[in-house]
Amino acid sequence: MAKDFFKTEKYKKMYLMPLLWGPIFVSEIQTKRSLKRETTKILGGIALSFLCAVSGLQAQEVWPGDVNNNGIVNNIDVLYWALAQDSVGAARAEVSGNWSAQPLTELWPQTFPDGLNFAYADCDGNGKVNAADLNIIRDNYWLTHGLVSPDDYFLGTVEEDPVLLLQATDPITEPGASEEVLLSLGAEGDSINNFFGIAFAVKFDTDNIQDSPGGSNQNFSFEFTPDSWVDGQGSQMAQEFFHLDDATGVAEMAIYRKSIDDAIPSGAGPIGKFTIVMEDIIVGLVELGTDSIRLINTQLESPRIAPSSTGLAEDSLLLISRTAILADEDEVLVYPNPATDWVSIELRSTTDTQIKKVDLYTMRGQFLGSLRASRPAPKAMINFAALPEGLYFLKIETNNGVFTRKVARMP
Ligand SMILES: [Ca+2]
Ligand SMILES: [Ca+2]
Repeated sequence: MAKDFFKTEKYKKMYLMPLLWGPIFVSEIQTKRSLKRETTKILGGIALSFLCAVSGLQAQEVWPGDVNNNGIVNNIDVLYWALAQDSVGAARAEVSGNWSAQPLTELWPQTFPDGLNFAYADCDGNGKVNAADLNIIRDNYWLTHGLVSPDDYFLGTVEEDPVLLLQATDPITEPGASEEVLLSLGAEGDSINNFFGIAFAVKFDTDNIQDSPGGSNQNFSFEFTPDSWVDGQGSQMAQEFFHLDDATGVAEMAIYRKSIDDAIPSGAGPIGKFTIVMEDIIVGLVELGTDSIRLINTQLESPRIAPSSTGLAEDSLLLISRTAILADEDEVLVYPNPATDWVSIELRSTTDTQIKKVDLYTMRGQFLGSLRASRPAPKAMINFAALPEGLYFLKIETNNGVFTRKVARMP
C-alpha cells in the first residue's frame, strides 16, 4: 500500500515539487551551459532527496551562522537564532564557527515550526544556543554556500497593512549635522499581534550620509525607545542586531524578544530611532527607506508589512512631504492619472477640508509652480498640457494638512 502511495500525484506533489522548484528558481540567472550542468545536479539532488524522504535522514552538515540553512547568513538567521535561544542539545564532534561545512553528528530533539532542526542554531557546535552563536552570525554575515534559496519577505501596501515607518524628526538638515530618523511599526487601529521579532533592511543614500570608519556604526546608529511596546512587560526585553554596509548603503537589522518564555507583546507605535550624520556637502534629497521586511511571531508566521521612506534636505522646496502617506489617502482624489491636459484635484471628504494651495514639482524635487486658491475650495484643476512626458509630484495644501500625489504626464 505504501508502495502505491509513492506513485500517486499527491506524493509527487508533496515531495517532488518543492525539490524541483527550489534549485530551478535559483538557476534562472545562470547561463545555458551551467544550467545544463545544474540540471544534472538537480536530478542527482532529487534522487538523493528522494532517498532521504523515504528513509527519514536529513542533510548532516551545518554552515555556522546560516541558521535557517538557506545558503546565506543574514538577519533572518538572527530571528531563527532568537527562537532557539537558551536551548541545549548534542555538541558537534568539532566545536568550530569557521565558514565551512561542519558535520552534524546528532540531531537535536527540538525543531523550528517549519521543521528545521535546532542544531542549526548552535553555530559554534558546543551544544548550547547562546550569545556566542550570535557572534558567529556577525562574523560570517552575508557569506554564502551552495545554491542560495532567497529568504521570503512579506511586503504589504500602505493602504492595507501596518507600516514599518521611517520619519525624520526634522527633515531640514545641513552639512555635517547629526539627524534623528524615527522608526515605528504599525499605528493605532493597525497594530501588530504577538510580536516576537522583525528583520528588515534600511536602504540609504551613501552620497549624503557619512561612512562609519572601521566597521563601527558611529555615523549610523540605532537606539530603542525606552519602554516601547516591543519591550512589553519589563524593560529591555527587546534586543537589536545591526549590520551596516556603507559601500552598498544597506543597514540590516533584526529586533527580537530576549526570551521566548516571556509574555509576547502586541501593540503599535515607536520602536526606536536612528541617528545619522550628514556629509559635508549635501546634494539633493537625502533618502532612507525600509525594505526586505519579515515580521514573525513564535510560530514563524509572518503578516505583511508595508515599507516606507523618508527624506531630508537643506532646502525645504526639495522636501516632498512623505508623512502624508499616513493620512487618509481616500480624502484626496487626483484624476485622470496618467494625464494629458487637465488634472482635477478633488477632496472627497464630507468634512470641511478645503484646498488652499497646490505646488507642482518634478520627481527630482525641482519646483515648477504654484496654484493658490483665491479662497479655499473643495476642488482645483491644473493644466499639464505644456509639461513634458514624465512623473510629477503635486503637494496639496489643505486646512487639514498637506497631501502629496504622483501624477504621470502621458506622451
Ligand atoms: Ca540563512
Ligand atoms: Ca553554541
